[in-house]
Amino acid sequence: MISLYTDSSPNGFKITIALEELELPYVVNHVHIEKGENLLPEFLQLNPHGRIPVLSDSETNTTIFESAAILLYLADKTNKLLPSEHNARWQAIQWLIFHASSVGPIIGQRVNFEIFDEGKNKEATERYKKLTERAFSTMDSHLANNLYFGGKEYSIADIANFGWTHIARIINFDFDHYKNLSEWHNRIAARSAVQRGILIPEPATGP
Ligand SMILES: N[C@@H](CCC(=O)N[C@@H](CS)C(=O)NCC(=O)O)C(=O)O
Repeated sequence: MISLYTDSSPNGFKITIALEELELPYVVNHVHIEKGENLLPEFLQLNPHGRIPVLSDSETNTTIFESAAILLYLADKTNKLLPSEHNARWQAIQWLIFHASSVGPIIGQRVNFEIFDEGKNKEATERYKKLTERAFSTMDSHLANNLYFGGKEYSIADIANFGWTHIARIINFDFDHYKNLSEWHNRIAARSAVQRGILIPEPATGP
Protein backbone atom coordinates (compact mmCIF):
# COMPACT_ATOMS: atom_id res chain seq x y z
CA MET A 1 0.00 0.00 0.00
CA ILE A 2 1.15 3.53 -0.78
CA SER A 3 1.11 6.20 1.96
CA LEU A 4 1.39 9.80 0.85
CA TYR A 5 2.39 12.58 3.25
CA THR A 6 1.22 15.83 1.77
CA ASP A 7 -0.42 19.23 2.15
CA SER A 8 -2.43 21.45 -0.21
CA SER A 9 0.46 22.92 -2.16
CA PRO A 10 2.07 22.80 -5.63
CA ASN A 11 4.52 20.04 -4.72
CA GLY A 12 1.83 17.97 -3.03
CA PHE A 13 -0.71 18.22 -5.86
CA LYS A 14 1.77 16.80 -8.37
CA ILE A 15 1.69 13.50 -6.52
CA THR A 16 -2.05 13.34 -5.85
CA ILE A 17 -2.61 14.04 -9.56
CA ALA A 18 -0.17 11.26 -10.57
CA LEU A 19 -1.76 8.76 -8.16
CA GLU A 20 -5.23 9.65 -9.46
CA GLU A 21 -4.04 9.26 -13.07
CA LEU A 22 -2.53 5.88 -12.27
CA GLU A 23 -5.59 4.78 -10.24
CA LEU A 24 -3.33 3.39 -7.54
CA PRO A 25 -4.85 2.91 -4.09
CA TYR A 26 -3.21 5.20 -1.50
CA VAL A 27 -3.65 6.54 1.98
CA VAL A 28 -3.31 10.30 2.54
CA ASN A 29 -1.59 11.64 5.65
CA HIS A 30 -2.31 15.37 5.84
CA VAL A 31 0.82 17.13 7.12
CA HIS A 32 -0.31 20.61 8.20
CA ILE A 33 2.66 22.84 7.35
CA GLU A 34 1.02 25.87 8.98
CA LYS A 35 0.99 23.96 12.28
CA GLY A 36 4.66 22.93 11.87
CA GLU A 37 3.82 19.22 11.52
CA ASN A 38 6.50 18.94 8.82
CA LEU A 39 9.13 19.67 11.45
CA LEU A 40 8.00 17.05 14.00
CA PRO A 41 10.60 14.31 14.70
CA GLU A 42 8.38 11.56 13.23
CA PHE A 43 8.08 13.47 9.94
CA LEU A 44 11.80 14.32 9.86
CA GLN A 45 12.48 10.58 9.95
CA LEU A 46 10.68 10.36 6.60
CA ASN A 47 12.26 13.50 5.12
CA PRO A 48 15.15 15.05 7.05
CA HIS A 49 14.60 18.25 5.01
CA GLY A 50 11.13 18.64 6.59
CA ARG A 51 9.17 19.10 3.39
CA ILE A 52 6.20 17.46 1.73
CA PRO A 53 5.57 15.40 -0.35
CA VAL A 54 6.86 12.07 0.92
CA LEU A 55 5.71 8.71 -0.44
CA SER A 56 6.09 5.35 1.32
CA ASP A 57 5.42 2.14 -0.58
CA SER A 58 5.09 -0.90 1.70
CA GLU A 59 5.18 -3.23 -1.31
CA THR A 60 8.81 -2.31 -2.07
CA ASN A 61 9.75 -0.99 1.39
CA THR A 62 10.65 2.35 -0.22
CA THR A 63 10.29 5.82 1.28
CA ILE A 64 11.09 8.69 -1.02
CA PHE A 65 11.01 12.51 -0.93
CA GLU A 66 11.41 15.23 -3.62
CA SER A 67 8.39 15.46 -5.90
CA ALA A 68 10.34 14.84 -9.15
CA ALA A 69 11.89 11.68 -7.68
CA ILE A 70 8.46 10.49 -6.49
CA LEU A 71 7.00 11.06 -9.98
CA LEU A 72 9.85 9.05 -11.53
CA TYR A 73 9.32 6.33 -8.92
CA LEU A 74 5.62 6.07 -9.82
CA ALA A 75 6.35 6.05 -13.56
CA ASP A 76 8.95 3.32 -13.03
CA LYS A 77 6.64 1.28 -10.79
CA THR A 78 3.76 1.31 -13.27
CA ASN A 79 5.49 1.73 -16.62
CA LYS A 80 3.09 4.60 -17.30
CA LEU A 81 3.23 8.42 -17.59
CA LEU A 82 6.65 8.43 -19.32
CA PRO A 83 6.92 7.92 -23.10
CA SER A 84 8.66 4.69 -24.07
CA GLU A 85 10.16 6.13 -27.28
CA HIS A 86 13.77 7.15 -26.52
CA ASN A 87 13.78 10.83 -27.53
CA ALA A 88 10.32 11.60 -26.16
CA ARG A 89 11.26 9.92 -22.87
CA TRP A 90 14.36 12.12 -22.51
CA GLN A 91 12.42 15.23 -23.52
CA ALA A 92 9.98 14.46 -20.71
CA ILE A 93 12.80 13.86 -18.20
CA GLN A 94 14.50 17.08 -19.32
CA TRP A 95 11.33 19.13 -18.65
CA LEU A 96 10.80 17.33 -15.36
CA ILE A 97 14.28 18.47 -14.27
CA PHE A 98 13.61 21.94 -15.72
CA HIS A 99 10.53 22.21 -13.50
CA ALA A 100 12.53 21.12 -10.42
CA SER A 101 15.38 23.55 -11.00
CA SER A 102 13.98 26.49 -12.98
CA VAL A 103 10.24 26.68 -12.26
CA GLY A 104 9.48 25.58 -8.66
CA PRO A 105 12.36 27.39 -6.93
CA ILE A 106 11.82 30.57 -8.98
CA ILE A 107 8.06 30.80 -8.36
CA GLY A 108 8.68 29.86 -4.72
CA GLN A 109 11.07 32.80 -4.29
CA ARG A 110 8.68 35.11 -6.14
CA VAL A 111 5.90 34.15 -3.71
CA ASN A 112 8.24 34.93 -0.84
CA PHE A 113 9.38 38.37 -2.04
CA GLU A 114 6.22 39.56 -3.81
CA ILE A 115 3.49 38.17 -1.53
CA PHE A 116 4.85 37.25 1.92
CA ASP A 117 7.32 40.18 2.04
CA GLU A 118 4.82 42.47 0.21
CA GLY A 119 7.41 43.59 -2.37
CA LYS A 120 9.48 45.48 0.24
CA ASN A 121 12.70 44.28 -1.37
CA LYS A 122 12.19 45.83 -4.82
CA GLU A 123 15.32 44.37 -6.40
CA ALA A 124 14.50 40.77 -5.36
CA THR A 125 10.82 41.21 -6.28
CA GLU A 126 11.78 42.40 -9.78
CA ARG A 127 14.41 39.68 -10.19
CA TYR A 128 12.04 36.79 -9.45
CA LYS A 129 9.26 38.30 -11.52
CA LYS A 130 11.65 38.53 -14.46
CA LEU A 131 12.90 34.97 -13.92
CA THR A 132 9.32 33.65 -13.73
CA GLU A 133 8.54 35.38 -17.05
CA ARG A 134 11.65 33.82 -18.58
CA ALA A 135 10.67 30.33 -17.44
CA PHE A 136 7.09 30.81 -18.73
CA SER A 137 8.43 32.11 -22.04
CA THR A 138 10.76 29.10 -22.42
CA MET A 139 7.88 26.70 -21.71
CA ASP A 140 5.61 28.61 -24.10
CA SER A 141 8.13 28.32 -26.98
CA HIS A 142 8.45 24.56 -26.48
CA LEU A 143 4.68 24.12 -26.35
CA ALA A 144 4.27 26.02 -29.65
CA ASN A 145 5.34 22.80 -31.41
CA ASN A 146 4.46 20.18 -28.83
CA LEU A 147 1.13 19.17 -27.35
CA TYR A 148 2.85 18.08 -24.13
CA PHE A 149 6.30 18.57 -22.61
CA GLY A 150 7.41 15.12 -23.80
CA GLY A 151 5.94 15.68 -27.28
CA LYS A 152 2.75 13.84 -28.22
CA GLU A 153 2.29 12.00 -24.93
CA TYR A 154 1.07 13.32 -21.56
CA SER A 155 3.66 12.52 -18.89
CA ILE A 156 4.96 13.25 -15.41
CA ALA A 157 6.67 16.35 -16.90
CA ASP A 158 3.21 17.83 -17.53
CA ILE A 159 2.01 16.90 -14.06
CA ALA A 160 5.09 18.48 -12.44
CA ASN A 161 4.84 21.77 -14.33
CA PHE A 162 1.07 21.90 -13.88
CA GLY A 163 1.55 21.77 -10.08
CA TRP A 164 3.10 25.23 -10.40
CA THR A 165 0.93 26.76 -13.12
CA HIS A 166 -2.13 25.71 -11.08
CA ILE A 167 -0.84 27.72 -8.11
CA ALA A 168 0.33 30.58 -10.37
CA ARG A 169 -3.28 30.99 -11.56
CA ILE A 170 -4.63 30.98 -8.00
CA ILE A 171 -2.20 33.68 -6.83
CA ASN A 172 -2.46 35.79 -10.00
CA PHE A 173 1.03 35.23 -11.38
CA ASP A 174 -0.51 35.75 -14.77
CA PHE A 175 0.63 33.77 -17.82
CA ASP A 176 -2.40 34.25 -20.09
CA HIS A 177 -0.20 36.28 -22.47
CA TYR A 178 1.69 33.05 -23.20
CA LYS A 179 -0.86 31.49 -25.53
CA ASN A 180 0.70 28.02 -25.87
CA LEU A 181 1.41 27.70 -22.16
CA SER A 182 -2.09 28.87 -21.36
CA GLU A 183 -3.71 26.40 -23.78
CA TRP A 184 -1.51 23.57 -22.45
CA HIS A 185 -2.52 24.48 -18.88
CA ASN A 186 -6.22 24.40 -19.80
CA ARG A 187 -5.74 21.05 -21.55
CA ILE A 188 -4.20 19.53 -18.42
CA ALA A 189 -6.73 21.18 -16.09
CA ALA A 190 -9.58 19.55 -18.04
CA ARG A 191 -8.43 16.01 -17.15
CA SER A 192 -10.64 14.34 -14.57
CA ALA A 193 -7.71 12.87 -12.61
CA VAL A 194 -6.18 16.35 -12.39
CA GLN A 195 -9.48 17.77 -11.15
CA ARG A 196 -9.54 15.13 -8.40
CA GLY A 197 -5.85 15.51 -7.54
CA ILE A 198 -6.04 19.25 -6.84
CA LEU A 199 -8.68 18.68 -4.16
CA ILE A 200 -6.49 16.36 -2.05
CA PRO A 201 -6.00 16.82 0.85
CA GLU A 202 -7.89 20.12 0.33
CA PRO A 203 -8.14 22.70 -2.47
CA ALA A 204 -5.42 25.39 -2.40
CA THR A 205 -6.51 28.81 -1.27
CA GLY A 206 -3.30 30.72 -2.06
CA PRO A 207 -0.62 31.85 0.39
N1 LIG B 1 12.04 20.34 -4.03
C1 LIG B 1 11.00 19.85 -3.16
C2 LIG B 1 10.29 21.03 -2.52
C3 LIG B 1 9.30 20.58 -1.46
C4 LIG B 1 8.69 21.79 -0.74
O1 LIG B 1 9.26 22.88 -0.72
N2 LIG B 1 7.51 21.57 -0.16
C5 LIG B 1 6.87 22.64 0.58
C6 LIG B 1 5.38 22.64 0.31
S1 LIG B 1 5.04 23.01 -1.39
C7 LIG B 1 7.09 22.42 2.06
O2 LIG B 1 7.01 21.31 2.53
N3 LIG B 1 7.36 23.49 2.79
C8 LIG B 1 7.57 23.40 4.20
C9 LIG B 1 8.52 24.43 4.71
O3 LIG B 1 9.02 25.22 3.90
O4 LIG B 1 8.78 24.44 5.91
C10 LIG B 1 10.02 18.96 -3.94
O5 LIG B 1 9.89 19.14 -5.14
O6 LIG B 1 9.42 18.05 -3.33
